[in-house]
Amino acid sequence: MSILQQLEELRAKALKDLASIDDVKELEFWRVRYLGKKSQLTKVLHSLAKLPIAERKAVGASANEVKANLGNSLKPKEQALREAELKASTRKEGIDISLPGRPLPVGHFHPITQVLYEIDDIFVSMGFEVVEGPEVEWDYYNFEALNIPKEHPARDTMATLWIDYKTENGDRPMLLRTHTSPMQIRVMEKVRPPLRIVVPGKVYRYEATDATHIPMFHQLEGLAVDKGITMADLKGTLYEFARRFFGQDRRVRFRCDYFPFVEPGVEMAIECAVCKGEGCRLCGSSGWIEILGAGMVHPRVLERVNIDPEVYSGFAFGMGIERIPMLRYGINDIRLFYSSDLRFLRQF
Ligand code: 2NL
Repeated sequence: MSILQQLEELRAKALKDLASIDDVKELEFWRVRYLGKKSQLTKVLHSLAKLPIAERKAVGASANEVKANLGNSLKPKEQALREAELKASTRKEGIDISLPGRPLPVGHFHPITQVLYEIDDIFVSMGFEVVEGPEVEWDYYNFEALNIPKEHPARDTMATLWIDYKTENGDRPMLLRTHTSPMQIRVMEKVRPPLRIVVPGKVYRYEATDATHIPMFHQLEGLAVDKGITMADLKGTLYEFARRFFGQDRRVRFRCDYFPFVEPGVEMAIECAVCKGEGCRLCGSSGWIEILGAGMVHPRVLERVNIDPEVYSGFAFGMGIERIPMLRYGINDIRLFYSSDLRFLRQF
């Protein structure tokens, strides 16, 4: 039998064997047998040099063609066998790989956190830095340093939750902060002006719970101290905040107010969105909605942190956060924020 005939026979046998193979391991044996280093085909290819020129061409072409033919037949067979094997094993484990995956429930930030971040961003864009501080504070930072000495009537307006801790002389100096101002004092102690910060966070009051009161709520306070800071800086900054947060055409109103840590003190109101200043139920028929208190930092507050009020001045402001989404979305009960009712929270 000529080498060419032998090659044809080899091809026929190899393809017949391949057709009857039904697992991947056997397929590997087949590959070694027909295409491996010690296979007949490889031997023929290696011995080409010994053949007379005329025969070499024909045998070489034929051997290479058989090799390519067997190689090409192997690939689809291997893929088919691997798929069949995977199917069989997943069937055994009871897995249906064609089923879509279980969706992961995706959550989002609490509406109060969303509003805090939104306000942070506006002040950050104006050069303020965001800092947070401790919720358990000393009387000194919460009251004393803010120009509210013991027996000052302002202490009565901030129904304080005191921590059950007494010093040797019977003082009770530890409390849950009633505003976020104590952190601003801490920053002024450490950082020399110019400084611009906002302090968002939780604050606490000893109060009975109802639709407008809860013992824990959120505030955001701001502070800017530098040479030559004036009431114009305060108004410009807070106007810009109101336009960015509530809308470009919102009118803003400043009126006098009193806070012991500023002089002069003001309150800022925005035009009521519902009645555009006409007066309605939302704004209590005044046409205005008060949203924050502010003022020029009291010189005694600056003195206490060793900032010379003859050289430096500053403005500060503070706002309650819960009120803002309540006005924005018409929420009539503050307790909804903290009742963990997903039907409420999912709306934001
Ligand atoms: C309000 C009013 C205000 C401040 C907070 C402040 C802080 C320092 C010095 C001076 Cl360290 N002032 N904060 C000033 C005016 C008003 O808050 O109604 N908040 C809910």
